[in-house]
Amino acid sequence: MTPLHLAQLRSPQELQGRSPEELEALCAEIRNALLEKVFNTGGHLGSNLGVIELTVALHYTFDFLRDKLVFDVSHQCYPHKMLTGRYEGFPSLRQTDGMSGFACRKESPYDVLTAGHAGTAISFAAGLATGMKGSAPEGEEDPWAVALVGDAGFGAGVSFEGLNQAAYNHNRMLVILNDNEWSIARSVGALARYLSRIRSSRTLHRTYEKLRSLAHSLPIVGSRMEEVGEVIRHVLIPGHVFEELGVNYIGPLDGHDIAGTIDALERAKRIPGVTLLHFLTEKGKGYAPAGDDPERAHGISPPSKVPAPKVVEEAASEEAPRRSFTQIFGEAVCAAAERDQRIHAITAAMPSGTGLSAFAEKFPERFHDTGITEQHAVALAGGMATVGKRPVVAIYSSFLQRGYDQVFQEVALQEEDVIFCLDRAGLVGQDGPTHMGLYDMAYLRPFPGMILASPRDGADLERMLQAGVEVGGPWALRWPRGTTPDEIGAPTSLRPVMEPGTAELLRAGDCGAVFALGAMVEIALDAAAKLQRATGLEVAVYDARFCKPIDRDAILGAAAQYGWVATVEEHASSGGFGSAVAECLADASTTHPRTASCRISRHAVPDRFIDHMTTRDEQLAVCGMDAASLAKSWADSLSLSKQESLRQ
Ligand SMILES: Cc1ncc(C[n+]2csc(CCOP(=O)(O)OP(=O)(O)O)c2C)c(N)n1
Repeated sequence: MTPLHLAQLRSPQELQGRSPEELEALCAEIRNALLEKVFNTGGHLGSNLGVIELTVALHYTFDFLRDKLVFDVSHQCYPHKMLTGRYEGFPSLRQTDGMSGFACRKESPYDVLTAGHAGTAISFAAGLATGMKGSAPEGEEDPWAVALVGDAGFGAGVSFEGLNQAAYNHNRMLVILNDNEWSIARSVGALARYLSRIRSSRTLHRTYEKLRSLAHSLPIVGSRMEEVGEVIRHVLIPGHVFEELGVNYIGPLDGHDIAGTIDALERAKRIPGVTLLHFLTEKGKGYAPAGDDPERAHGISPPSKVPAPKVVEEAASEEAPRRSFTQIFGEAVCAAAERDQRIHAITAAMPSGTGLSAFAEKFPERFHDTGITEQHAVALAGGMATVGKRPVVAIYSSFLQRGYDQVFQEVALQEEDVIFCLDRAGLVGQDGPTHMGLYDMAYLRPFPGMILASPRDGADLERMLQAGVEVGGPWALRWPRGTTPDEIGAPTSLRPVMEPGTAELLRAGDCGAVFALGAMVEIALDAAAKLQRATGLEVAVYDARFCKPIDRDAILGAAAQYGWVATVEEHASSGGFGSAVAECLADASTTHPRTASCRISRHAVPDRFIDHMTTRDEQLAVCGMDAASLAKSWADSLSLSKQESLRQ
């Protein structure tokens, strides 16, 4: 047999017949390769370093062209990519036109689910197992469905919904629980506590087994001991909760012991029904800085590029300093909580990603990390608001999709005072389509009473948060992954009151009006300046501020005055702000005849999934939403408008 080397490995079939020593050497190569490659590109390092042995053992034991392997979230699939012929793609990981940082159906037949959201692997695997039942030719066994899920993803409600049904149906299925005790932050919740009890009861379990065999050898104690044993079993046996539900439990096992892991997988394959294999692993194994704080290694950024040349540095130093929206929110919510004792902050497993780390430290009694449980986080907020608290739910736009029905029933329908703060509401660069926050306005706008707003800068983020607290009712504020100056345009003291349904005029014009929302305001102002320089045409630029209610007077006024209106939003083209403006113009067409012939130029993310790219700016350009593309589009559209009105 030829020596096993990662760089030459073309298919996981080449693992067959290899000794544990050879597999261990391969794991070491994968670990080194991950450290080297992910440092250059950035990506999910800690989770991947922890599943190397598990992944090699899985590919050794199963044929995943026939059996099916589903990764929960799939941020831990890098070793799987290396084993399935994609080692050479690593220099382009998460870059434009490069390899995805998640499992991706388009990339490989070994990737069963294009995933990025947590908690669904067990359900999806249950679906595969149900669908594959009876699919094997006569005399052969059906393929296996295997779900690999982290301890935090396992705690998501949907994981239990999947397990519930799979156990009931005796699906031919394995659940590989990769328990490293960490989500992005430390895993929270009663389940995490239970898993940690299992970890620490390993020695007790061995003692129980010894006691049991000893009791059987004593004829007098005999059957009484069986009863006592049953009670002790419930206290000592790891995983008995799962066993009671009809899920076979094997563990806890050392997930870095490759021979032991293969042995356990082989054993599990001989047991009918659903088996949960509980592996203990170390997040960030082999990466010293992960040390006591694996959160630091969960995801790492690429090294900063070569320092900017001096001339650029000087030019940049004249520009207003920028901070991320996340950081500004983190400070604003702390300031709001100082002022108002009713404010509580809720996150679904994303304290640092949403900017709540400082809040958690300052107000531990008013901070609630619910784990990966978006549905619960939203319903929790509804309950807290009902008894007089002012919950601020900080969540990524795409993950709020999980809590949609709770936004409807537990918050909107009850007209509760809950403020949703949606981070990553827009294009997200390297994470790709699973993480894009492009649908929130479309899915929240239909709910009566919902107020939707988006700040253009740091000052307005603070003012919107405060307005949400003062006005009450359900609010959703949205901002993208990106930075902003503290102030764009007028200083805070000169800005109009942050009243729902009011836009702010930022630039006067004479041939058309642009209504931009959130971070797109800065780009729209830039585009208007470019248009003026290139053509002499002056368009007015409004910061729309609210998507719901929209500023009907300003929009209809502009439509009547110029006959040309443009909208700019970092959101899908259907259902968002541009749609709201188009609906407003359509609805007014019978009552406001002067607006009936207004042209509308909508700029939003086109109706297709946008791939991951190195930067959000590139994605904006691909969507025609960078300043140069907007200016060009407006120049074309305004000149067409002019020609047509001359002809009439
Ligand atoms: C629905 C949803 N909420 C939040 C996230 C953000 N997120 C990505 S990975 C992760 C932690 C996952 O922890 P775990 O399942 O234990 O896997 P590990 O990273 O430890 O391997 C979180 C919260 C997500 N991907 N999906």
